[in-house]
Amino acid sequence: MCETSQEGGTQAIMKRKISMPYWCVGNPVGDPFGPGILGRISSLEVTDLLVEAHREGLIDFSAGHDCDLVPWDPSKNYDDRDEKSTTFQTLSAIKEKLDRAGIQFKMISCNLHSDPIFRNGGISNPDPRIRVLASQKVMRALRIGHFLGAEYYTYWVARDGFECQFSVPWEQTYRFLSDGLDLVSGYVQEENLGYRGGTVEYKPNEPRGESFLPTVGHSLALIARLQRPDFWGVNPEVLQHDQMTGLTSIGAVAFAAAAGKLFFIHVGNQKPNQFDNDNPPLVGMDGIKEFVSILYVLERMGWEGYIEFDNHPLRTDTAPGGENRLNVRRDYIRLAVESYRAAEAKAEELAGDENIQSAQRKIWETDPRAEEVLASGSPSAIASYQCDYQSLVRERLGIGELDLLVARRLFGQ
Ligand code: XLS
Ligand code: MG
Repeated sequence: MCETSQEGGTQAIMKRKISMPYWCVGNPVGDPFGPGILGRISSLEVTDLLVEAHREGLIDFSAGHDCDLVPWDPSKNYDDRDEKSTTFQTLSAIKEKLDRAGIQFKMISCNLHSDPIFRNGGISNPDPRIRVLASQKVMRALRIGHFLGAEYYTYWVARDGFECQFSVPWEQTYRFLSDGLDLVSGYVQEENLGYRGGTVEYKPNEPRGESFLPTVGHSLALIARLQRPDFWGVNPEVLQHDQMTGLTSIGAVAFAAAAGKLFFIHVGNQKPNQFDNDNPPLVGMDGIKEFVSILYVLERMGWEGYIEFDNHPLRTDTAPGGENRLNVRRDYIRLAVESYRAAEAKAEELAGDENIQSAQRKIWETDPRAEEVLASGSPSAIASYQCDYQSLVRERLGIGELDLLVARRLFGQ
């Protein structure tokens, strides 16, 4: 929850809470052309790094996929509830460490992308036997999340997509997706798992050539058709998932926030129209203005959500070796948090800048009588309102001047 305060008439950002997920810290940083460079670390070792980062005041929350925490064995469906199982013991040890440190485990997601059984989709898989397996795994992930105190369940679209359009049973696919999401809200209710809600994390492609939920609009439209639309929202990944296809994340988050559907956001950096870069915020060729603007816009809109990282170190910044295994990850957490906080501070500065505000007032100049007529919704009042076309059409807006002013502030001028 972001705490906001009214000081001197302008809103001041009071540092949003930050979640650092298990999969970001545990990432060995491979790519399709080369294996992970960093040595693997266990979920308990990731937990120790999170505890350290929390102690240093860097992070508040964490999150993870089921498989970031414990492996999945499809023949042991309820191992999470079997006190004698390694799964239960590992989860209990993680919970104990997180609780003792005061780190809230905020979100659980079900990994339906790694195991080869889900290569043609998880909840949308055309084979009902694989949809059963996906459903069992989702329910287990929900129980694991509940055990750790999770507030949100995230459905990332992952392998629910296609490369070859003739292989998809289109007349059924969107029902498969709705059924899969309805199972989540139904199971949460039936088992009284206490989640605040679920989020859909859309992505245009990768790992599939095309995804069934590529944009915020697709996701909100699907949510409106679910059994529990109130349960579901979205967690756009900014800048990555929108910018992969050249869309802007600013519009995506503003649209979702205006609909009351923006529960939290994933953050990182992205060069437009490339693969999912997953660079830390501000790191990479592009994106500084875009990222700062998002935080600025969300502040203006009074959004009260939190920030969750979804990125990893540059592969060039990693190195093999026993010590690097932990130290590179430590450095990554600090770099990600510091880059986010730098953007947040700049967004706060922009929000309080009097010159920016006065340039905006010029563009947004208002006329209370015209506002009133429009708000009345009365066709006859609107039809009879006299506008001074000649003076209105001659007005200069100064949007370019405003943008240069913003650029100067970004350069520290
Ligand atoms: C991948 C996604 C994924 C989700 C969690 O692109 O960002 O990591 O955030 O399943
Ligand atoms: Mg993400």
